[in-house]
Amino acid sequence: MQDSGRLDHLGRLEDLPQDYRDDLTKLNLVPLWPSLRAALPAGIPTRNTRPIHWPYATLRPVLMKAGDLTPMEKAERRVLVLANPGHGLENMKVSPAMYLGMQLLLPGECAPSHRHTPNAVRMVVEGDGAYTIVDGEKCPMNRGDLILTPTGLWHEHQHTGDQAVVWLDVLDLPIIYYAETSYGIEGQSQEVKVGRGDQIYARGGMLPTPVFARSGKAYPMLRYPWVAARASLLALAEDQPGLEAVQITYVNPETGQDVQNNLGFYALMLRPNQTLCLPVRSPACVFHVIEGNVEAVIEQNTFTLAEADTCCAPGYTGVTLRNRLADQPSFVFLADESPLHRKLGVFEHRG
Ligand code: 1HN
Repeated sequence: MQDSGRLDHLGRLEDLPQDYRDDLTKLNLVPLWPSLRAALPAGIPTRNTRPIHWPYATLRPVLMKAGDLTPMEKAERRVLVLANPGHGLENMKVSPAMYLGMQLLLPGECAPSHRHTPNAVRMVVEGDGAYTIVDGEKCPMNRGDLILTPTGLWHEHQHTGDQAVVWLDVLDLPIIYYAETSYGIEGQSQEVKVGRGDQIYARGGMLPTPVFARSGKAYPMLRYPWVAARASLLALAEDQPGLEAVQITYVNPETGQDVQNNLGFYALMLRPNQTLCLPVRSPACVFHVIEGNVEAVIEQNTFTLAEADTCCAPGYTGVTLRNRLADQPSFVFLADESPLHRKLGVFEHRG
């Protein structure tokens, strides 16, 4: 955390005699003042997160090649991690709290059951016929569906279709790992129970009535079908023609709170030709185009996002999105670190 070269009245490490510095090191002690400005940069945090664009057209061929090169037995999860070079590729972070990966499952394959402390979601990118079993509930995976794998729940993936299936994994692994709380447990294939959380809660405003007891489940809805999310967005746009940001938040239907503890998930519709300037806020954000074609301006970068493309933006950065289609809406899936920032008490909205 050494600050470099800034003119400051604070003493530098080099100002201290070497023998004194050596004594401190031996005692596992460090002077604060040479690092104080780096720990508390003036007015805005230091961010390692760089704006990066992962076009699906370049990602897909190398993911399919992983399918040829590495059988499932050697992978368990066949994933290429979308790693932000600003954080060091080997650290597998897209941002301080988010991990992103593109996972491939080929026909007939299965990814064995396990559970772990990090929270995961899947956003289905391509293919039909796969499903994931989460806590005994069989969740079909169709394009645009959001499927939760919250902390501690058993999950495994299976594929009975005939084409490759690809999905985007978003996990809070970096923050769980940083807290020295990341671990996993391998298990046996789950027994599938009847589970229709996606239907029971799919109609907002109509909830199971807790006459005797609540569902008792911390995560009552595990699958958020894209057909329902898309229909909500279209209805919202029609209902409120003047509404600037046509966006929904994926919530826990019993509490109305974010679906998971650390990361927030949203679906945004851009009207034909719409330009939307997102406000400057503290959390980093990931954008994935479900449908359409979107230009994203992030700092000095202009990304043209085709369908299934993914990009990211650091926190404290304004992002401008523009629907490049004149006659169709575009739909974007967003993931951010808002719930974590709110819990930490550092969530900020500037302007
Ligand atoms: C995981 O459990 C999955 O279940 C995917 O599909 C990616 C990355 C890190 C840790 C656990 C999965 C993961 C993961």
